[in-house]
Amino acid sequence: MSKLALFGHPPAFDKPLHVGRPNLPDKQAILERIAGALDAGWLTNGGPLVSEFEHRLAEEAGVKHCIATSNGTAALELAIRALGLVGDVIVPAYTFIATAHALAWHGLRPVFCDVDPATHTLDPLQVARTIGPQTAAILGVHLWGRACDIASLTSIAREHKIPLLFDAAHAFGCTYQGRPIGGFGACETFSFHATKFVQCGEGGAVATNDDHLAERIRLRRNFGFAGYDRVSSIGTNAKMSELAAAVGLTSLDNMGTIVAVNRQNYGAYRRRLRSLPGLRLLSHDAHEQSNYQYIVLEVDPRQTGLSRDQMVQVLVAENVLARRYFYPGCHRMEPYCSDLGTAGCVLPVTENLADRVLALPTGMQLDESDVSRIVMILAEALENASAIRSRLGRRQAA
Ligand code: T4K
Repeated sequence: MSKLALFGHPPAFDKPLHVGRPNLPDKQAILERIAGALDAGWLTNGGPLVSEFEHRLAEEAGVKHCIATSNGTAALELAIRALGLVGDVIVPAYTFIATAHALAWHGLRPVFCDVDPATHTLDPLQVARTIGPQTAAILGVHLWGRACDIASLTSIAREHKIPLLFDAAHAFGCTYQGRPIGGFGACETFSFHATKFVQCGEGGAVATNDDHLAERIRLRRNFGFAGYDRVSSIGTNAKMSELAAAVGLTSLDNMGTIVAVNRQNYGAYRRRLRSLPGLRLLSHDAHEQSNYQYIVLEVDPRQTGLSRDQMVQVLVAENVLARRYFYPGCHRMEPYCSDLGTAGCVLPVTENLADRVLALPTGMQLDESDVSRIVMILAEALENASAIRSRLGRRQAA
């Protein structure tokens, strides 16, 4: 007889385990840094903590410039504006909606392209087919921290003489061909949102080796101010505060520990999931560094007997707040599904992934024994697939 909470048993976990729970290994250090900023009476606009954060980021990412921003979306928007893009930009539909919105917000048309089923990143063959006379740039996304096929995308961008940039929101601390993400294309953008392994609460950055582009981004981040009261371009307020940088610096101090925990959890999931049919854990290239911040499963309902959404319901009942990402795909969200010349776009790989992917909790909130319990829940779900289907079916009917 099943012990699953779905059948009225107590949940496996007393407290909810979230996907994207912030890692906060040293609260005292955060409080001390914040106290320092409060004592100094300097909370934003070019303060010392933001400046230190930028230097540390640039060092980690192996780039000349890291411009810290209020969030990852603002970083994307600044990059797009500073590159002066006009027209269409090729972008994957299998990404967080911010990637598409940042383009549309600045009057560009996202042209959605399918992804590679194995890596979940832009498929270069599809990109080459999608490029047209209006294409102003290619915006790749290093989804889940796995780098795009940068070499192929670079040669396509060169051939068409258009800029290539990357949304690296998930990929801080990751590498491509042994080089840190940050220095590829015209620029790359990071997110340091609370849900990221290195986090500021809200925060982001643009990384680039291009001095002129960096200067244009810095200007635009601060209303276009080029001096005390001299404005040289249109700009916005996308500055990071000292308080956010205090959290970010402490997060950076503990980056090694967080990655080690993530890697351990990933290994534990991988070992235990091996014996469960129909659940494919997204792999990482053993030759590259990863931050392992996402545990991504693809559910094959033909083998599991349960759909991804049924799996999520089983887990949520146990207080394991698994999530589907990035459902239903940007091209099937408003305004893109009915407007902007993107309506009717069909992307089979994206749609398949959007229906099958789920993310499981990781980070410092859990350890190997928690992973083991989560995988036991999954195993029990597979064993009781038919009873679960009828239980959930009855619930839906009620
Ligand atoms: N590009 C890509 C590829 C991205 O994935 C993102 C953001 C961006 C660009 C834009 O970067 P930002 O402008 O956000 O810096 C979350 C995050 O808000 C978002 O940053 C992230 N990607 C996206 C993948 O995930 P939601 O809509 O899933 O957020 P929410 O509130 O549902 O929380 C997610 C999970 O985290 C939940 O399980 C609860 C948990 N959580 C969240 C917060 C904020 C906590 O446990 N504690 C917290 O403080 O978007």
